[in-house]
Amino acid sequence: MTSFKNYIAIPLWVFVVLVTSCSTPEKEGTYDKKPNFLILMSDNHSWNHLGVYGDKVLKTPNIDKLASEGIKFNNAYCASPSCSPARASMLTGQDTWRLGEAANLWGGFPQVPVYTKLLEEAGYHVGIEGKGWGPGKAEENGWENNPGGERYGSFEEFYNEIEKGQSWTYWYSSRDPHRPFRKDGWKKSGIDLASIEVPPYLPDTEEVRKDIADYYNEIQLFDREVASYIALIEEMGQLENTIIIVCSDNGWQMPRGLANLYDFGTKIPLIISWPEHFPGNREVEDFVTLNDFAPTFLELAGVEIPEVMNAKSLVPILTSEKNGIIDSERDFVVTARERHAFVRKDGAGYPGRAIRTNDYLYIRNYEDNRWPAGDPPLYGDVDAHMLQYPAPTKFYMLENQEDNQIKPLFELAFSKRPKEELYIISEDPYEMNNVAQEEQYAEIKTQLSSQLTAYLKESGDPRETDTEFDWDAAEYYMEGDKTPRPGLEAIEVLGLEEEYSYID
Ligand SMILES: [Ca+2]
Repeated sequence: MTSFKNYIAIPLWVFVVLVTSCSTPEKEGTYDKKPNFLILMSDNHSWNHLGVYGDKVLKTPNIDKLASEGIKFNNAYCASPSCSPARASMLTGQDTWRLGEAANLWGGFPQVPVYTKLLEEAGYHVGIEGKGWGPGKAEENGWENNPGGERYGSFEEFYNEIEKGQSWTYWYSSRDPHRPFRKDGWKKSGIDLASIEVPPYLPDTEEVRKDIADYYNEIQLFDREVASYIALIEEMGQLENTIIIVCSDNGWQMPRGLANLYDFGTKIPLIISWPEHFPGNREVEDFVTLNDFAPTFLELAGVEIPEVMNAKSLVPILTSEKNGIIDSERDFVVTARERHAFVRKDGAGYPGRAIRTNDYLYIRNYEDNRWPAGDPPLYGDVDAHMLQYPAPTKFYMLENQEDNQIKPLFELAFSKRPKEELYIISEDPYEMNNVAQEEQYAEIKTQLSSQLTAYLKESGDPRETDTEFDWDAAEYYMEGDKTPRPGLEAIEVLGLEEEYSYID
């Protein structure tokens, strides 16, 4: 009997070891079943505007809860402070300057590998809802669908097409909190105007507070959308095998936010949750970008990562049990801007590159003779939508630009900028005091400048190598933007009654 027992016991033990080692994803890089990916993305939403990121006024209980079960990234950035290029880099896993016209807003999308297509080829069901990649015109380069995948009206519609056992990836991109905001939406949502922290680069007035409160209301609406998608996948029995990602595409739509290389343009919230396999309730300080999604998803799905993707997989961070700094080499990000809206003579953009480390932000502006916010008097790179919709903060700053208190803020947001900018994060977290010309920082400036140039050269940026690409000449696929027709309020604020006499 004893020998029989031993005979049984040994194979069982071997069996258990085999099963355990097969399902140890942290070491193998593959899973019993390929995981699903659910991206829930807000639009034009800066990193710090969530309860879990320290905002005292906003109520975002659903996203906060997800963060407590997942990994919260405290230094997450997008590639470029503009919808289309930030999203293009996410799909391609590459820096924007490697993507030709996709580095511009309203451009095309070259035929380069995207994670969505590679996952589809590996058997995934792939879909988007909402904006996906854009705005732009991917069909000009032969794309049949949005490069993010086929568009669906709802998750249910998408889910009905999934074959039994098939893995999927779904990208819901919300329109919130993109302008125009629902006017006075804050009143119904119980947001306390007096408690809002107005960043010091904006005037602290009631108009501005109301504008921020309307933006806050839309973040709270996004938080509810997040809850509804999580409830849906739970109902469908998909929660356990789904990696949930909450992030935005770029920073908020305020002066010095969107279309700027400052943190309020490029720094985003990012939470990734898969309690089944990723140790949760963690905060990570590593510098990461949206570009890292593509290699991450491919690795998790066991699909080979194309060499052309120069972003790095987040898997070592996700599967770690540590807080804080996990990969010490992830100590900087490089961001870029080319043309955002069509707001300068002849379609000129405002090219720039920036390197952000823990301690510094260094920006190189290639064309310092141009207007960073767009040519006056419209300054269309700030709130392009102000032409049709009210943009209270921008209007206030334009109307009061001669006021002694407002003037310095107006100049920070709308005036021309020097070729180099350097900000000391610990002393100047809002990046308002450019010390690039101060002697005591000359050494650090040179060091950051060299590091930036080396990265751009190595990654083949036409701005720093012999490769050529003319972003200013690239097509802008929204004709209407080229001959703006400001609305009545904008005409009044800007004193343009003569130029735009079509409105009585
Ligand atoms: Ca956006």
